[in-house]
Amino acid sequence: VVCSLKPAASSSLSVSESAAPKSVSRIGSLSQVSGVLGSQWGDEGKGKLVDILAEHFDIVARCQGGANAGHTIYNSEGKKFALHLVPSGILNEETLCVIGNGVVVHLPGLFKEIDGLEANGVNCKGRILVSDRAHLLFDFHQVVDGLREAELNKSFIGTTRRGIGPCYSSKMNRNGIRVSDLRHMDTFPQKLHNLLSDANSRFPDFNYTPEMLREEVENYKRYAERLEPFIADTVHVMNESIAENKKILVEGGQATMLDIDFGTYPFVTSSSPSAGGICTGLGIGPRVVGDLIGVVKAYTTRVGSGPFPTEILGQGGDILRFAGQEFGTTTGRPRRCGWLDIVALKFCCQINGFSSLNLTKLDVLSELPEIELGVGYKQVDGTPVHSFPADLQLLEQLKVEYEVLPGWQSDISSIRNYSDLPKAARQYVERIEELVGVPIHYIGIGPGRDALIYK
Ligand code: 2SA
Ligand code: GDP
Ligand code: MG
Repeated sequence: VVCSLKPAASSSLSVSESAAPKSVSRIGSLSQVSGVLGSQWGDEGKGKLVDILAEHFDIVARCQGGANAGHTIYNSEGKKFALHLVPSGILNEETLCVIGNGVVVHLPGLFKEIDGLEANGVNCKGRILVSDRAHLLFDFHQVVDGLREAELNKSFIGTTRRGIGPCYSSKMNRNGIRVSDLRHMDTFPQKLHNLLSDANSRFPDFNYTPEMLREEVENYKRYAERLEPFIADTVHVMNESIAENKKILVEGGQATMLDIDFGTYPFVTSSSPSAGGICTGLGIGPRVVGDLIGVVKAYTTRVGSGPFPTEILGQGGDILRFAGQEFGTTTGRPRRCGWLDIVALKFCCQINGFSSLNLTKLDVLSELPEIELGVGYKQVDGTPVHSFPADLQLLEQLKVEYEVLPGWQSDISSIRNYSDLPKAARQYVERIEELVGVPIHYIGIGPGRDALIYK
């Protein structure tokens, strides 16, 4: 594999001289096809790492999820961007951004995002490809998302209401509508009618009218025209690019603990945010996927309902929430906060086979006198639980065993060399590595592009 590492621009890697070789060796040694995946319940800071790595890759590709994702990144001038469907490589002018077949695409949302980027000086022209196999997410999927949540009443999932579950349901029901269907506007109205009538018969409050169909068909005639230059057989593009030795970075949305198979079902999203989703969502074989970086926050957050063993309720949680500015990037919802859960993290490492980890938001813990690490689970009768349980009832009841580590109580946000971190911060990092058995190669100490320590 030819690794054509472009020289690091000083803006994105403004590190001191002694740290520069580490950043170059860390990034330079990443395999031709690498991935950045969430290893908790999302919002670990995947977007930031993807944005930093993007200049060393030819393509950044999304493989699953949709506009439920919220990836916050900052450009070199410190300007903030919140991305939902557009891959986080878009700020690097040389990068081609691919929205793969496994993504569910809400076209009005995508166009709004592109318009917003263009209005802020980001050139998107010819830089975004949308898979012809990707499923279209319609406004009605979002309505249905809300109706399902209302129906669930107290046991609501706490979705982003972006229509994700209903759109993947259409896909699995095999009556979904794909991007390639936009090229056949003669049959499109019937397909959409079938979907809308399904929703109408299922939900008494849906109120499907012929006018609704007429309007949406007219909208989609316009969207189809606008989308045409973006549509590509991305399976072909990805595999040709691999054959040409181009470097590809896969950007995960959500995280393994929200995975439809491995997460805390049913409090999960409806896609596969773990390693398997890379192959099914992009049409590339598992043998080409090399390095996988698991992104893990130095503590844990979760937005939406469902079990959260190390959650800190009350004031303790508020301290983390405000220090870490833990509010949803897509919905603005306050995120639930808690200690780092090693049992869950080990489970994620097993499922994904991470080659390294990016520990993020270490700076957020800087004020705390003590930091707790959830290192084991026990049942109420004291029986140890050896792996992350599938049983939700057990999860809700179990007792977490904690290790208490000293805090460092000093500002670490301007440190760029690992050895310059306070001893207690290094102890925390190294204890996580020891417990999990995967090296931490990147440490986030602030939201900005340059706020990364290469270890
Ligand atoms: P959905 O909308 O069907 O995927 O929701 C199902 C569950 O998945 C969770 N989920 C997320 N969790 C964290 N971050 C996400 N993205 C946004 C962000 C969330 C936001 O970056 O902050 O703004 O609220 C995300 N997307 C889905 C969701 O909370 C449900 O638990
Ligand atoms: P993603 O969904 O995994 O991309 O994460 P989000 O963007 O939803 O949430 C992560 C938030 O933390 C964003 O606001 C980032 O700007 C911010 N962030 C990322 N890394 C760091 C870090 O190391 N320190 C601090 N303080 N903030 C960070
Ligand atoms: Mg997010």
